[in-house]
Amino acid sequence: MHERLLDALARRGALADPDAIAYLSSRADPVAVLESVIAKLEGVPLVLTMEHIQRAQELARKAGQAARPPPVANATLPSPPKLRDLARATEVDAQFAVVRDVTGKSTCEGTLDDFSRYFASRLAMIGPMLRARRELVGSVDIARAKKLTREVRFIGMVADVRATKKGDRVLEVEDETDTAPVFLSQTSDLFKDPVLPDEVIGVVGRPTEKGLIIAEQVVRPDILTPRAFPATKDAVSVAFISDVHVGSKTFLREKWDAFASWMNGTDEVAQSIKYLVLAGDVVDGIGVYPRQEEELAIDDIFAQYEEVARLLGAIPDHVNMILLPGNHDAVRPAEPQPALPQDVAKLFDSNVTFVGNPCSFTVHGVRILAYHGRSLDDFVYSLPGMSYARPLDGMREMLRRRHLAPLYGGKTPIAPEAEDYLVIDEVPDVFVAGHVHAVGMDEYKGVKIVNASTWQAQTAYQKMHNIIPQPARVPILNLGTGRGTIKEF
Ligand code: D5M
Ligand code: FE
Ligand code: ZN
Repeated sequence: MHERLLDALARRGALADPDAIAYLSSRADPVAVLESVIAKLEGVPLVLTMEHIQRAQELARKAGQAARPPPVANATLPSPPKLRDLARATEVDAQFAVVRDVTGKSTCEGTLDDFSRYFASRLAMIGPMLRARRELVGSVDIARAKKLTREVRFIGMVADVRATKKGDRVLEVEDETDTAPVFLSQTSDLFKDPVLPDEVIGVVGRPTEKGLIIAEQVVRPDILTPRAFPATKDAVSVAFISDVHVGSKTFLREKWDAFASWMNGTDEVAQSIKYLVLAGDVVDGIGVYPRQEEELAIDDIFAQYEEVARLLGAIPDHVNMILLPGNHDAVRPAEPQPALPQDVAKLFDSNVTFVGNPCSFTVHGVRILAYHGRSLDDFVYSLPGMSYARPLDGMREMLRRRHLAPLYGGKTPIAPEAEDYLVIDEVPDVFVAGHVHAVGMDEYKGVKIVNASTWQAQTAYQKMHNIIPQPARVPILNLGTGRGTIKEF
């Protein structure tokens, strides 16, 4: 039965993580369940996870139908692409360059002027992406739009979202010329796709005599043309980890040691790993949440980083590590966060590069956007249907909005820099985040999206909030083939 399942996966050119395989194998007809899951998803995921299975089941439930019996696999299915031989990381020179990072460029002091300049920068960066959309051809500024009596099209930032007494929704949309109230009827499909305060959107609508604009379309910048993965000549791999939380009593030392020893072993995939991205929260930090000291094994921040440096010292020298901070690290919490300071960085070997959060960089020409993921908390709290168990949904919403943290004034502290570093200006090939201590790997419009797990067991806080972590899993992406796998320790 197990083999039939693996066969069925291979026919689809898909991989599945151990949880998903265990779940499917536990069903009476694993292949039938697999086929119905795939039928519900848009396209075959890179690595099938429990998240996909739950999403498919939810879609099936929403459609008011039980998961349907599978279409019979047939000869028209594409055969899986051949895995090119994995390159050995020791035999390939590193090609790494930072493309966009606030480190060394922060100018803000948090004055009122800074804030208006910051939001103007957001509008100036996302506005042109929207103007390129077919639906918004002929859009005008809001001052002009308010004088028109026919259909209007304009672009602006959402200054406010409010519910009317009857339960409809009104957005105050603003540009540099004026503000317009945009009405979303609860009976319209638009109502199902909630708008967050401070996102930049396009509106197609009709004005009423009272000056309200009835929305017919709300346009997101999104990704216009799905990308093809730029498979590189050298088939080396990038591994993604996050939220190591060294210094916490719940740091999973044994699992970490198993990972480090695998990295030093003879496994072909391990030997192909040339880059290791650490997406923030390498330490648990000090004073990050109330009564944290009771959960700390190391209660000095430098001692925590010294321990991280020791642990990373055991990763092979030929692996280039790219380390960004998270909300537990020793830099300002407001995003964009600069790289960890020199007095921390100097504790580490030279194969560790410190970058800011977020950071865009390339490896062998493949563009990677790495973000710790604090704003996933805001997505979970503000968008119905989001959940900590499915972080990739939140990452998709970021790509649709071309912004890593659209909501200002939520759980994500934002520093009003002159340029909005949280705008996703160029579409990356790979987008990685951590923070929610879950794991997943998928694709959205050609962008590989990755959530990079954790090395911390469930904390008391997470237990209280029923957040179930998926620790000690390592998503690994091969740059030569564009294929991914998730290795569990
Ligand atoms: O966050 C780890 C996970 O726990 C992440 O899903 C958010 C959640 N978490 C932790 N602390 C809080 C607070 N105070 N509010 C809301 N959610 C929280 P980490 O940053 O690694 O501690
Ligand atoms: Fe964390
Ligand atoms: Zn975090």
